[in-house]
Amino acid sequence: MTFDLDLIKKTYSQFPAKTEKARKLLGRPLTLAEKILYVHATDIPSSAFVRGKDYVDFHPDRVAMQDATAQMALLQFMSAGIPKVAVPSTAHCDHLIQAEIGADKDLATANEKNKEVYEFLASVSNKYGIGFWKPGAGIIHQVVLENYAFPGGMMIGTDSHTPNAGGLGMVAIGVGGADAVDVMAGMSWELKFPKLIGVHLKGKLGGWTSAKDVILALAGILTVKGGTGAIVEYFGEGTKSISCTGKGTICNMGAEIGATTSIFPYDEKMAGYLRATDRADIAELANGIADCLQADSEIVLDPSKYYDEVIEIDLDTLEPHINGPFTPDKAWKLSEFAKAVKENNYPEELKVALIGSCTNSSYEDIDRSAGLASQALLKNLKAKSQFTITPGSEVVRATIERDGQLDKLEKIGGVVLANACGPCIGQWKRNDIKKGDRNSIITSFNRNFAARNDSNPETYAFVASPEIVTALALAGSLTFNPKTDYLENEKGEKVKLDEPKGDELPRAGFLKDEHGYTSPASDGSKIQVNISEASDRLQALAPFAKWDGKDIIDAPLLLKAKGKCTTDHISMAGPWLKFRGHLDNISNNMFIGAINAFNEKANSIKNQLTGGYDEVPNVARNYKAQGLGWIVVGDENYGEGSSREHAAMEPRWLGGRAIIVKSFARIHETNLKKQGMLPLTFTNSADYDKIQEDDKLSIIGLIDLAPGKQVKLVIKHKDSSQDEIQLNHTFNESQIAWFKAGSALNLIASKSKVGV
Ligand code: MIC
Ligand code: SF4
Repeated sequence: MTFDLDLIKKTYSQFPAKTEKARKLLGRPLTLAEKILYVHATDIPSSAFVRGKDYVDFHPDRVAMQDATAQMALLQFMSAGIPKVAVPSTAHCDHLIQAEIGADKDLATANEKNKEVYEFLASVSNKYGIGFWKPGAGIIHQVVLENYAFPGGMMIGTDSHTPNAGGLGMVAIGVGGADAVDVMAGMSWELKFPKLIGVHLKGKLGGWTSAKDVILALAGILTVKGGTGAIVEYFGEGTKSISCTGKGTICNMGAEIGATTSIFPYDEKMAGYLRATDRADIAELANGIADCLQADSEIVLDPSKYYDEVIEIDLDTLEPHINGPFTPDKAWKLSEFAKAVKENNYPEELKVALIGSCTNSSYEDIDRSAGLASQALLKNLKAKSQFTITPGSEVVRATIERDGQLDKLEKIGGVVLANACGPCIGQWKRNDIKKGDRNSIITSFNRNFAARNDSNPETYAFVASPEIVTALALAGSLTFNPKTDYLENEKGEKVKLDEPKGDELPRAGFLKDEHGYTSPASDGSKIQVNISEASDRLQALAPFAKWDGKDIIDAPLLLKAKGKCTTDHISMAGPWLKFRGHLDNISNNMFIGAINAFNEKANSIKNQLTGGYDEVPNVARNYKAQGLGWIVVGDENYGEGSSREHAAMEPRWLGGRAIIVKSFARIHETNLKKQGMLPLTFTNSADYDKIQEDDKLSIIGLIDLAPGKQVKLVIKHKDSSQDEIQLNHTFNESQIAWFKAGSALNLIASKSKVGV
C-alpha cells in the first residue's frame, strides 16, 4: 500500500526542464494540464502538440482497476504474455457488493456469492504484481485519493470516474481495460492531445451551496457532451475555498459532461489532505515544485487567450442545484426546482434518499449531512423517506463511526450500506416498490440514467449534494426547499433547518484500514491462475479473428438506436455485473436497453432473415450463426457513461462489424477501435434518417483505410432503392493496425510472441 516516493521524485524531477521546453516551443505560458501532459509525454516533437489534433504517447505513473472492469482487463493482460506489470497498479473490489440489509450482512453475502471472482482477481493480482484491495475496503476513487493520487501525476483507470483524482491535482483518465493492458505491459498509452476548457471560479463557497453544485451547474451549462475531447481546468481564487475532497467531487463528475479529465491547481487544501492521509512527505515534495503545479500566472490574467473556452462561475451567488431526471445535465436551481417538479409532473413524494458513493463520501460530506441530522434530532424530525449512507472507504467509515456521525445519521432513520458502489450501479435489492412503479429518488451519486439504480425505468432519479439529499429525506418530498421552507416536526411544530456546517478533515485524524490491502508476491511466476471451464462467471478469452482484407458487403442492420444510447443501454450493469468476466454470458445483455427507432421499444428488433421480431442478442446470435456480420446505427454521444469495454466486446463477439452514429463518447469510441470494430460517424447527421429497418449496408474503402480519409456507406433499401453517403472515422495509423489485426490485444500478443 505504501507509496512509491521515488516514483514521485522521478516525475517531479522532470517538471522544470520539460515544461520549460514546451513553453519555449509553444512560445507562450502553459496551463496546468499542459504541464502535466508534457511531463508525461514520451517525446516532445519540435512542433509541440496541437490540441484536439495530435495523438500523443504518454507514460502514466499508475493504473487503477475496479473489479467489474478488472476481470476483462486482467483476462486480456493474461493473454498478452507479460510476466509482471510494468507500472504500479491496483485492483479494487467495490462494484459487486449488492445493497439490501446493511453493511455487514451485505458484505458477507457478497463474499460468498462472488467468491470465485474475488479469488480470481486476488490470484491474478498476486501473480502479476498488482496491489489488491479487498471487498469492503472502499470504492476505487476514494481509495485512490486516500492512497495513490498525487499532484502533478498521471494515472489511467478502468472506470470513467477515475478523474476524481484531479481533486489532488492529478491528470487521471478513465479508459477501457485494453488501454490499461498497454500501460501495464510497459507500452506507452495514446491519447489525442485534449482541448482545454478553463473554469474560472470566483468568490467563495458557503451556506447550503457545496462543491457538488459547481459541477451540477457546469453540467447544465456544458451538457453531457460539452466536455468531449477536453480537459476541464479550474483556476481562480474560488478554488482555494473548496476542500480537496470537494475538488475530487467536481472532477469526478466531469465524466458526466464527457470531459477527458478535470483538474485543480495544487494548494494548501491538497497539502492538508496529503498530511491527513499520512503523506506529509508528498506535500513536502509538491511544495518544492509548487509553481509547476499551477497554470503560469499570465494564464490566469488573460484566460481566454490560452483556453479553448472559458466559463465563469461565481461561488458567492451559486445556488444549490438538483439535476435530473434521467440525465445528469438537466440542471435546476434549488429555488426553481419545486416549480419544475409540479410543471413536469415528476412524482413529488420522495421514496428514497441516498448519500455517499465515490463522488460524495468524504469526511466533509458526511459531517455536513450528520450536522443536519443533529439539528433534526434537536428539532424532533426524522427522515420521512428511506435514507441510506454509503461511505466511500473503510477509512472514512471507521472515522465517522468513531466521531459519531454515523450514529446521528442512523438515529434519523439512516441505514449504513457497505463501503462499495451498491445502489449507484444498480446493486440494490430495492424492496419498497415493484418494477414499473412510478416514483422518485434522490442521490448524491453522479449518474441518473433510466433504470440505472434499481432497474426500474419508472424511477425518476435526481442528483444533488449530500446536504440537499439529507434535507429532502427529512421532508420526504421533492418540492421542499430547505433555504426557505419550514418542516412540521413530530410535535406538530414548524421548524426550519439551519445552514449545514462540517469539518473538512477529522480533528482526531483518520483511522487506518489495516486489513483492506494485500500486496502482491515479489515473484509471482509460480502462482497458478485457474479458470474453470464450467464457470458461468469467468471465461478465458479467445482471440478475435483478423480482418479478412475485404470491404463489408450487404451487412444487415441489427439496430437503429434512437436517442440516448449510453453504455448502460448497450451493456446494462446491475444484475448483469456478475457476468463481467464471461464474455459469452454477458453478451446476452447486448443492447437490451437501447430503443429501436422503428418501434420505439427496447429489446425488440426485426430479424431480417425471418421477418419476425425478437430480442437483440437472439437476432445477433442468429446472424452470427449464419456467418453474417451486422451493423448498428446510433444517435449523438453514443456510448456515453461508463468505461466498460463490454459495450464494445459484446458486439464484436456476437458478429458486429461497425457502429455508425452521429457522434461518440471518447472512451467508448476507443474501446470499439481496440476490439477491432469500426466506429464511424455520419458526415451529415441528417443521414441518420436515411437508414431504414430492412437495410443492407456496405462499407467501401476499408482496403485503403487511412487517417482522415472517408469511407463510403452504400445503403440498400428493401424496395431496391439505394443511398450512398460518406462516413468519417478518427483512426490513426496505429489504430488501423489494431483493426487489421482483429484487436489491439492481438497485436500486443504477436509482439510478445505468445499468441493468444
Ligand atoms: C459507472 O459508474 O457507470 C461504473 C459502473 O463505475 C462504470 C464502470 C463499469 O461499468 O464497470 C464507469 O463509470 O466506468
Ligand atoms: Fe461505483 Fe457509482 Fe462511483 Fe461508478 S459512479 S465507481 S458505480 S460509486
